[in-house]
Amino acid sequence: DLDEPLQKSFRFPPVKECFSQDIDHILETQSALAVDLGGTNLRVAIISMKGGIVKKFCQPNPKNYEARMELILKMCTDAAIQAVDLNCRILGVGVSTGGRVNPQEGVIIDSTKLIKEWSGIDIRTPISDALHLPVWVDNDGNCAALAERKFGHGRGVEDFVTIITGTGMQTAALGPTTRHRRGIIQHGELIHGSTFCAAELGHITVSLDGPECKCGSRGCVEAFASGLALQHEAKKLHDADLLITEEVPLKGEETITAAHLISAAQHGNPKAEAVLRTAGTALGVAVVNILHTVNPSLVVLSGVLASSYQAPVQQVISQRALCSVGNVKVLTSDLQEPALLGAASMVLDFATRR
Ligand code: ADP
Ligand code: BMX
Ligand code: MG
Ligand code: CA
Ligand code: ZN
Repeated sequence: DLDEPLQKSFRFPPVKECFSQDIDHILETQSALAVDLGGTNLRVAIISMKGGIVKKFCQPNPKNYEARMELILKMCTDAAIQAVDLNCRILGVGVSTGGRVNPQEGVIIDSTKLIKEWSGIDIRTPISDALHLPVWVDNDGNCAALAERKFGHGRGVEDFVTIITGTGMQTAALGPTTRHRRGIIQHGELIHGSTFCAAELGHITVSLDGPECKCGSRGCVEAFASGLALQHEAKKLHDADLLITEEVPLKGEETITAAHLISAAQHGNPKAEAVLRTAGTALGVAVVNILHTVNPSLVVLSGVLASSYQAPVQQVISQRALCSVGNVKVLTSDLQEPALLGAASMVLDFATRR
C-alpha cells in the first residue's frame, strides 16, 4: 500500500514546525482498526485516514460464538500492537458484520444461518473493554455503502445502492434529503429501517419456488447469485462429472468454489454458462425491483463476482425496467475491501467531525 512507507518514515517534527504543511502527515498516522465478519472470512485491518490498508489479517470465521469472539479479540489486540510499530494511532474500532445490526447499541439483533450463533450479540462491549477504544458497528452491506460514499464511486452522489457479492449478498442504499421520500431515505444517509432490517436486498424474492435460502425462505436473489449459491451449483456439476476439465483443473485437495464455475463458463462449458446466466438474470431482476422502489441514480456492484454480473444486470434493466429508471448508471466498484473501508470510515468520520 502507498501509505506504508509514509507511515514508517514519518517522525513528528519539532513542535514549532508542526503546522499547516505537516498537518497531512499528522493525519496520515491517525488510523482505525476495522473488523469484517462474513459467511466465510473474518478480517481485521489497520486503515489509515486516507483509506490505505496499512496491514490486513484474515482467518476463517469460526462456526460458534465462543471461538469467534475469542478470535476477534485476539486479532484486534495483535493488530493494535502492530499498529504501534507502524506508527499508526488507532482512534477506534469499526465492525462490519452480516446480520441485522442496531448501530446505536452495538448489537447484532439477528442473523441468518450464514453466520451461526450470531443473534442477540453485544459485540461493542467486549471489544471496547479489551482494547479501551470506542467501537462502531453496522451491517456489512451498509459499511460497504459508506466506503463507496467516502472513497469510491459514491463520492458526491446523493442516492445510490450498493450490492456486494461474497458468500451471501451485502446491500445498502443511500439517498438525499428529499421531502417526498422521507421515511424511505433521509439526509443522504443509510436507511436502517424501523427494526434495522432495511436494505437486506439479498432477500428480495425473484422466484416463487426458487432454491432454499439461508434465511429460511426460498427464491431469494442471494440463493441464486451469491458466492455460496454458485459454489453449490458448481458442486452439483462436479458430482455429475460435468465441471472439471483440462482447462479447469482441480489442484490436489482444493475445494470446488464459484471460481471453478466461472472459469468453466469462460472456457465454454454450456452447463456452467447456464448457471451464470440464471444468476445474472436473478440479480438483474432484483436490481430492477430496487430501481422501482428507491429510484437511485447509481448502482455499484462489488465483490469477487461483480465483473461477471455487470453485463447481465445491464441487459435485464434494458429489458424490464420502466423507462424512467432505464438510464441508471451501473458501475463495478474499484475498492479492494469495501466492507473494511466502510467500517473504518465510521471511526475516522467521527474522530474528525467538526
Ligand atoms: P465473506 O465476507 O462472505 O466471508 P468474502 O468476501 O471473503 O466472503 O468472499 C468469499 C466468498 O467468495 C466465498 O463464497 C468463496 O467461495 C467466493 N470466492 C472466493 N474467491 C472467489 C473467486 N476468485 N471467484 C469467485 N468466487 C470466489
Ligand atoms: C446475509 C445476511 C446479511 C449480510 C449478507 C452478506 C446474516 C448473517 N447475513 O444475507 O446481513 O449482509 O449475508 O454476507 O444475516 P457475506 O457473508 O457475503 O459478507
Ligand atoms: Mg463479506
Ligand atoms: Ca444491508
Ligand atoms: Zn433469503
